[in-house]
Amino acid sequence: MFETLRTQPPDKIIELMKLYADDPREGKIDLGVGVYKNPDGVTPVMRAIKTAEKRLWEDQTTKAYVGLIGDPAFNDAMVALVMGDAIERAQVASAATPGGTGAVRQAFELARMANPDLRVFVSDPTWPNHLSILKHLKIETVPYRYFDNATGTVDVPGMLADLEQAKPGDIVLLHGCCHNPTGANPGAGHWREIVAVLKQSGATPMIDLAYQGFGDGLEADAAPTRLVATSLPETLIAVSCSKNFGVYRERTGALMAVAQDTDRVAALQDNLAYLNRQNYSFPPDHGARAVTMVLTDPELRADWEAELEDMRTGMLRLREQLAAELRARSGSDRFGFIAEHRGMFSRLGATPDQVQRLRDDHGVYMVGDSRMNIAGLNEKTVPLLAEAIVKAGV
Ligand code: PLP
Ligand code: TYF
Repeated sequence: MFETLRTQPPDKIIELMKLYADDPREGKIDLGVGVYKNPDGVTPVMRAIKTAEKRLWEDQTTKAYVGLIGDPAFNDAMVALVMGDAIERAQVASAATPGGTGAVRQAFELARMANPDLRVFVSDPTWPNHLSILKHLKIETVPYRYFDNATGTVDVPGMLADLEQAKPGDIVLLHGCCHNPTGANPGAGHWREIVAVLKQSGATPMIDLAYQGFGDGLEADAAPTRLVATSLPETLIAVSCSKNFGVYRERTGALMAVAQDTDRVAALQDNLAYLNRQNYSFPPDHGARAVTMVLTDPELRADWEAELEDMRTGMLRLREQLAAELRARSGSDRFGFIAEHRGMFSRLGATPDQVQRLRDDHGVYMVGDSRMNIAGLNEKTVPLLAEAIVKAGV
């Protein structure tokens, strides 16, 4: 029967990982896949996570199943991290998922269960996996304008005009912070405008929050999510712990559904458990347990926050250095947006030819749409990248 199957198009980002690994040149620079790297190019296990894992290894007495939504303490800790005291815990249904991707996938499935004619509004561009999962689920997507290539900023008027077309029963997918792939984010005032349009339209927001703590800090990065979730009747939030806890391969995340009307929460909670059961029964536990320990033990938490803050400020310094080097070498301010962007990524605005030239001539690997992972740089490689960008004619 499998003669009916055709091969699938590759994930471009994962393909790039292999191309980079196979390149024998010394001095090659990996700005591809979105993992944090320290100045030595290492993706470390965070200190607090290491300690939590040690304690788990010593103290854990069973690996028996937990429950369909995972450890309730994990859900409580994650709701508190994302929502702060912006809302009551009773207004949130939450379930652990395998990473943020699992949460995204189930959010779409939940929305489609509620509305079989679901449409999902997505930023143009967005994380390619959003599009690929939606296509797989045969859910209609409606792109909304987002990135202004000329300025490297969010095209707010275009975005708002396109979101005005959304209707009740539609989902509007927003990146809570640190937009992937562009790095450009709406300002606080823009978020208030977005909320006003969402209210007017009657559409339901869904926030993908994969980089809390990588942009302007843990609280600042959660502020748009909190604003949306407290302003609209219902909000879905897909949360990833992969980056901010550095637990990528443990597959740790959560799907939250916030409702102003607490009467809705029981059914939402049941449906989150139902979706876990249909897809894999129980979500992964190890990463979630380590994250819970880090969030609830004051010492571990302080250490985690300090390390996360070092990662964040390190990336900001690299942004500023790169923008300054490019200003000096190009004699123009046209790359100033790199210092304004937040998170791991910036879209450089290079053509596919220029991206190829950067790879072939300079050993610089960025995604084909010219997305750069800023964490792939260090103080010494920034000038080399700036030189390569100018030489490639960007
Ligand atoms: N959403 C966005 C925008 C991402 O960039 C990522 C990738 O890290 C995820 C969700 C989910 O990542 P993971 O499934 O590894 O937690
Ligand atoms: O955009 C990225 O690079 C990260 C990591 O299929 C990633 O979000 C890349 C590809 C993928 C899953 C995660």
